[in-house]
Order: sequence, then C-alpha cells, then structure tokens
Amino acid sequence: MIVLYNPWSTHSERKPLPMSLLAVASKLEGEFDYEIVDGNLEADPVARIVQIARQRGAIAIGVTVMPGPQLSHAVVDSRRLKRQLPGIPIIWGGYFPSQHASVVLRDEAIDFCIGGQGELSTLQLMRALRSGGAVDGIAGLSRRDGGSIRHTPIGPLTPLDELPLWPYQRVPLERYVHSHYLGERVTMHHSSYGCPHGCSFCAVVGIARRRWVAESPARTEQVLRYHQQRCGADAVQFHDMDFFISESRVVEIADRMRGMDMRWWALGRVDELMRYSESSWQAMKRSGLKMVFCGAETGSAVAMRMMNKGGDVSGGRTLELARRMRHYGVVPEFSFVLGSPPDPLEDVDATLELVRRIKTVNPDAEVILYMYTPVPLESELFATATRLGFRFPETLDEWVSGDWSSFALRRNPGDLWLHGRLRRRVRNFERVLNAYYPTVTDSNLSGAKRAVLRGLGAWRYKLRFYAAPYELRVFQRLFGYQRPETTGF
Ligand code: B12
Repeated sequence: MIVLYNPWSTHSERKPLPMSLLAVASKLEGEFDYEIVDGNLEADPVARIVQIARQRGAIAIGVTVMPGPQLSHAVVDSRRLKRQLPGIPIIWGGYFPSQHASVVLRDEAIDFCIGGQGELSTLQLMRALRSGGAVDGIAGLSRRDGGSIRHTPIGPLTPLDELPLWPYQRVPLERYVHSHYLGERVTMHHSSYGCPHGCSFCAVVGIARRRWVAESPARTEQVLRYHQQRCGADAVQFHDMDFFISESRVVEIADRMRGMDMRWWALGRVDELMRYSESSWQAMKRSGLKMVFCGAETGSAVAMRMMNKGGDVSGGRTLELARRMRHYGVVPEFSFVLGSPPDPLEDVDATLELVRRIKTVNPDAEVILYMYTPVPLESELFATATRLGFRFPETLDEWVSGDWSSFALRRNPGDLWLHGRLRRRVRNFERVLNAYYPTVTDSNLSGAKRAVLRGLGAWRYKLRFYAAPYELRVFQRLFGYQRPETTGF
C-alpha cells in the first residue's frame, strides 16, 4: 500500500482540497491500495501515517510539497517518518521538488523526487518499488546514485481526458467546501495543466515547459455536477494555472454551467481577456462568473519587458480590462510583482501609480501586492537577480530557516536589492489603499466599518502620504480586516 501525504499548508479555516494528491491517486486507483492523509485536517498526521504504514505494509510514502510553510512541515515530517519507518522510501512531488530536486535529495530523509506532471511517473515508480524493478527511464524522476544525483528529463504532458477522474470518494469532500464572497458552499477544481507562456517570474514555466493540456468541457461539467450532488456546491474556484487560454473551451464550459446556479472564479491574462469577444464575456457573465484573478505585474515598462510576458499586457491594457470588467460586473483581482531588478525603486513607484489609476477606473478591483521572488529559470530576470547577488539555499535546513521561509511567502524576499525602506513603502501603501478602498470580498466588514476605514485613510491617500499608518493598522486589526491575498482567493 501507499500513503499519500499533504503536509499542513494553511492557517485558514478554509481547507484546500488536496488536488495534487487526488491527481496522482487517480492513476493508482484500482491497482494499488492507498490512503490520502491531509495535514490540514489531522492533528498528528505523522502518527497516523506511521500507524497506517505499519498496519497495512506501506511500500512508499508520497509527499506533495510547495514552497512556504508547507515545505517546513514537509521537511520536519519527512525526517520523523524516516526515523520511524526507515525502510520505506519517501517520494516528494509538486512545485518545490520540481524546482529544487538536488537540494531535496541532499537530505537523506527523501529518496526520490518526481518533477512536473506526476500521474504517470508515480504509477511507474510505484510499480518498480513493488516489484524491485529498475527505476531508470521514469520521466521526471530524480534520485541519488552513489555520490551523485541523477535526473531524468520530464516527459510530454498527458492529455487530461486520458487520465482517470479524480477519486473524490477517497476524501471527505464536504470538509473542503467553505463559504466566502463567491458563495455559501465553495469548492475548487483544476481543469487544465500547464501554460504556453514564458513569464520569467513564474514557477509554472519550469514545471510544464510552456505546454498546456486541458480537460474537455464535458468532463469539467461532470466534475462540477458531482460536487453539486455530493456537497451542494454553489460556487467553484478554477485554480488552473491559466483558465482562459482557449476561448472556445471557456465559452463551452460557461454554456454548460448556465442553469447550474454556480458562481465561479478563475485566473487569466490581461491580453487574453481583452481578446475575448463581447459574446464570450456575455456567456461567462450569464454562467455565473464573479471574479477573475489577473497578473497585472507592474506599471514599469522596463520591468515588464524583463518579465517576458509577451503579448500586450501594458498598464494601459490593464486599465482597459478593469473598465471592461466593471461593465460586466465581474470583479478583477489584479496581482503585482513588485521590486524586480534592474531598478526596483522605479518599478515600485510606477506600479503604485498604476494601482491608483486602476482604482479610479474600477474601485471594486482587488489589488494584491507581491514582492518579486526569483524562480530558477533561464531568463534575463533571473540572471540579473543572480548578478545582484541572489542565491537559492543549498540545503533544506537553510530553506526552512526564518528568512527563507518568509521569502517563499513573497512578502520578504531577502535584503539583496529590496532594502527595508522599499518593502515598507509597499506595505504602507497597501495599508492606506486597503483603508481607502476596503476589499469587496471581506464579508465580515459592515458598511459602517468600511465608512470608518475610508474616512481615516482618505487624507493619506489623497496626499500620497503613506508613511507610518499606525492608526489604520489599529482600526484594521480592530475590525478583523482581511487582506485579499490571505482570504484564500
Ligand atoms: C491550491 C494551491 C494552494 C493551497 C494549498 C494546497 C495544498 N496542497 O494544501 C493554498 C491556497 C493554501 C496555497 C497557499 C500558498 N501557495 Co499555492 N497554490 C495552489 C495552486 C493554485 C494549485 C496547486 C494544485 O493543487 N494544483 C493542481 C494539481 C493537480 O497540480 P500540481 O499541484 O502541480 O500537482 C501535480 C504535480 O506537481 C505532481 N505532484 C504534486 N504533488 C505530488 C506528490 C507526489 C508524491 C508526486 C509523486 C507528484 C506530485 O503531480 C500532480 C499531478 O500532475 C498553485 C497554482 C497552480 N495552479 O498550480 C499555487 C502555487 C503552488 N502556490 C504558490 C504559492 C507561492 C503559495 C503561497 C506561498 C502563497 C502566499 N503568498 O501565501 C502559499 C503558501 C502555502 C504553503 N506553502 O504552505 C505558488 C508556488 C510558486 C513556486 N515558486 O513554486 C503557486 C505555483 C502559485 C503561483 N502561480 O505562483 N496554495
């Protein structure tokens, strides 16, 4: 048997469905006995894994790992598991090992990493572990070999309709449904894998190598109907890396969702959403589209060129999209990657001005400000960061140390070129902006509290005086204000 483990990843009450493990499990279903253990639901997941593994004779433990708090838990828990179950191979998959397999395998607790899309490789590895066969030739596999680490290149993507449906019967789906701005019973899905674009700050590029596969609209509809029947889902977040790549696919999904009475949220690019025809926007609106998350990235033309997004994703285009979405009553969530080299100061100033213009055009727009966090890609951006002295940690211990774990949260990416003053300027601006324009998605915030915050923030916002907004901090805390990026969207 196999244990599939999702280490703890969030403080939020809203627990994310462990989609990575469901995807991997879909290929094991029927051939292997397995169990999914979710660290977001279990008080002591390690004890539970040890018990299951001993009772049922596990041949492997698969762990899904993304950077940030989940990585810290994955490291500590993998080491504990190795101590208690020394003979059982531990396999890491997901975003972190896909980008940093050599660092992971320097740690004796982890035996294998699988990079990129994992369903087929996991099945092949499990078969080899069961039979004692060779693991050579398994796509995307990294392992220790004598004193060195061997990597097999990742293979072509498997079209999603060729993979089995996710085995939802193996998880308590009801516990992952939650209420927020989108609905009372919000669920999540991932209807495609990969992305054809080559943005130099995005982790998806290295993982999917600019390829993209999507499930058919019929299959998406089947999954959504299952979620409705099983747990009364009235809204869905499509967590696809980019949901809007194919206009015809999205329109067909929208047409199929019409009449299902489900609100939805998804992530897309500015140029894509501007390219969509009016009739496509109408179809999406009719089907329940409520919010779209868009990478607006920066207000600086120099930084945008360095980000290698391609297409027309300029500040002007972002403003047009903000206007267009206002017309359709769909809330845009614009995320920005601030402080990228070569001139982080210019980038921050230009971006904050763009944010202000967006809010003038569409006051409901959500704004999410991240600091640039390098990803290991061959790009001018990463090369510049490296030239400026940026280095990734070389051990897992270093990765989970204080500074680096906050780096992965994209709020504090080290002191290399983003000196404290710059970071503070961004956080102060964010506080003033959120006071003057409290997020529409925070359902706890009453009209009166919004008015108080807006009144308090007005003079600062108008005078562009962002420094030391202590009074706003006090009131935001008092009102339990939630920043948009922490609400689970
Ligand atoms: C759901 C999600 C979350 C959930 C957590 C999910 C969980 N497992 O508990 C929540 C909302 C809590 C979350 C939080 C954060 N996240 Co997040 N999250 C995602 C999201 C939207 C989907 C991941 C997913 O489930 N995909 C669907 C499955 C099917 O695909 P997959 O995960 O790639 O899995 C495949 C392979 O990777 C592999 N695989 C995966 N696991 C395993 C395990 C084994 C054993 C094997 C063999 C293979 C394997 O096989 C799978 C099937 O092909 C991605 C973006 C995206 N669309 O991918 C971001 C993403 C992974 N998150 C990211 C970040 C940065 C964060 C945060 C740090 C954000 C923040 N600022 O707060 C936090 C920190 C979380 C933490 N570390 O604890 C980044 C990572 C960037 C990077 N450099 O790698 C991403 C890529 C978003 C982005 N576009 O930048 N996140």
